Amino acid sequence: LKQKGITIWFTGLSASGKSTIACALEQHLLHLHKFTYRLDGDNIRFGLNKDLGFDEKSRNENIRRIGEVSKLFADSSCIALTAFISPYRADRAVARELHEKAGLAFIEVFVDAPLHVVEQRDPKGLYKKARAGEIKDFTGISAPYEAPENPEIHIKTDECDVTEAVKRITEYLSQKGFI
Ligand code: GGZ
Repeated sequence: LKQKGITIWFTGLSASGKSTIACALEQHLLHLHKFTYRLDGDNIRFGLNKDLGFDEKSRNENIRRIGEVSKLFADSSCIALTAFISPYRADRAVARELHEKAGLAFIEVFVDAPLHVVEQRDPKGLYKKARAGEIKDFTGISAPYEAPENPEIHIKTDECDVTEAVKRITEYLSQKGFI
């Protein structure tokens, strides 16, 4: 009987810290010799999903495909990590259901930082552009973000550093017997 994989699904605003935490968690899991794979904008939005933009329908389809792909990774005994804004509650619920129907755990991690904090960070200048109307449908400015109501893990990145975030997640995983 093969060991079951899981998906750890990060959700949060742009610049909230999803990718940073997912990268650090991936490193930590690799050190523990765990089979893990991270899906993010770099390997998904420039490949499988390069036909999709940021209107609501495109985001629905983006998340639908990522849910299917992460389920396949989890089904192969992998710890799949996904780092996408995934702003719509219903889309995340579909991804969760897909996993749970297959007997695979789905762990939603809300990477929470207030808008004024991520706007201050603005590492790529995207919030500034969105405020100026140069990017339309920008999450938090001109497109919605529906915060999780019942995430397995809730991390406030303006109060908690990356090391602490990774520790919180790995403690959860070991408590549940996943690592
Ligand atoms: C939000 C956008 C947009 C718009 C481009 N809205 O900080 P980043 O740059 O690296 O992360 C953001 C990324 C969001 O892609 P996702 O696939 O995670 O989004 S979703 O789950 O909603 O489908 C940002 C950049 O792409 N970006 N335009 N309009 N973020």
